[in-house]
Amino acid sequence: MSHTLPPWPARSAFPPGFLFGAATSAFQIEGGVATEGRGASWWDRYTHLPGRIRDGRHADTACDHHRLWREDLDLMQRLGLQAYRFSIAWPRVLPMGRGAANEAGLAFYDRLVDGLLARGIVPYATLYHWDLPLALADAGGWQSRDTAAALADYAALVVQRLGDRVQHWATLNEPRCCAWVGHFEGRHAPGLQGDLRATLAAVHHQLLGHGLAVQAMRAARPTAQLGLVLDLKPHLPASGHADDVAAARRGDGVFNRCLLDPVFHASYPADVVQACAAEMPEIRSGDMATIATPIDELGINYYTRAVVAHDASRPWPSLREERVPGVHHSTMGWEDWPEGLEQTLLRVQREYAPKAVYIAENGAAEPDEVSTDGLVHDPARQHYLRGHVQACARALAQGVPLQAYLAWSLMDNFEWGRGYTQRFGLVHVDFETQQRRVKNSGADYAAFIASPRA
Ligand code: IFM
Repeated sequence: MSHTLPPWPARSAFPPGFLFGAATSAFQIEGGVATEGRGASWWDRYTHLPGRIRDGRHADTACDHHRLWREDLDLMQRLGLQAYRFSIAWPRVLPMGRGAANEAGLAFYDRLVDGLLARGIVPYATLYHWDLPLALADAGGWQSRDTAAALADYAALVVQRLGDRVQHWATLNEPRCCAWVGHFEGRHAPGLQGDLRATLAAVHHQLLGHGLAVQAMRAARPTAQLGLVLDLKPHLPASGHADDVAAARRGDGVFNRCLLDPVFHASYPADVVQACAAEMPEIRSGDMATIATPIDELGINYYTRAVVAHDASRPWPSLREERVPGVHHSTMGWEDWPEGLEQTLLRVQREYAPKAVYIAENGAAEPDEVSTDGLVHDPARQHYLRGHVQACARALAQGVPLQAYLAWSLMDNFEWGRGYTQRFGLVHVDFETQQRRVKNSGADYAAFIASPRA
């Protein structure tokens, strides 16, 4: 498919102070899994189980960022990134998930944060991007209410240490994905399949942990900007048939409202609760108020839409996603649909009114090979990024309090159950040599960031 590139929006469409940057997560890039006292996570175990990862590979080295972090920060500076979202590996800081802290682990993030600030890059830190310490996983993982309290203790420890330099904090990354893909679809750690009770418990206990963590962090650092990151996806019916319309509504309930409603309205959506009544976890008095502890900013991960048909042969929510013909899909099979980003931002503002939002992830996986001229020509990603940054400009013009756009991802990395088969980076990584090479899309994005605002 040929890609006629849309223009970037005018740089002046973004107010002074708006930040453009990129994102990564610890497990996907760091490697160094047995270095300087890091404990194991459930993803370390999962990646070494036969048959779980598409290319049979693990993340013991990944992008070797634990060793190459200085060079990676230099690269960000050369790209002119204004902000960088990274996650802290819980088992690097607390090898057993709770209890004694690992000083060397904390010191690594000290260096990383100091290095960002020295280069004029604003840090956005995420505390939990799916690498749950193994000791907590073995004690029940997110099915156990105790894990929520452990997250809050860990959050307090880290914000004490780094909160003098890091302003922006997210407790969780994509609790929906961790719960559903890990406990229902069986494609992520811990690898459970079809276990609705475990899935809903994982939703509730992550959100409870988020609320407790926000309270603990607020007490430790009253001026920090606190929030969480949700992956949101518009669900549209594949046809006007009432069954498909209802399926799209169920999909929206599971994917979007089941996380947004508790955080902003202190309740789970009634339709989801009714459909799952027999599998709902224990919700104690005070839990919902804790989950809805006010936050300062919401991170949104947006990639694509779901076009949904009713499918009675599948377990509840009984739907299947249909592929829209004739339009570009990434190697993840995700449609390039920037209108959905604008719609999502407007919907969130209308229905939930967060004080501030930022795009915590947005990007596309493409085949990305180094060509004979030594460059990585990736017009599909250029098309995707330009279209989605335009959608941000339109949302801003309609009053959405959008503060930053962070592309996923800074560099190619370990894409969970798909191993290294998906390249999302602005920067190409040769996983044999660890050579980094800025792709054309990375150079294009850098030129846009650097362009004059006038
Ligand atoms: O790589 C992931 C990331 O860890 C969470 N959000 C979606 C990305 C692409 O699948």
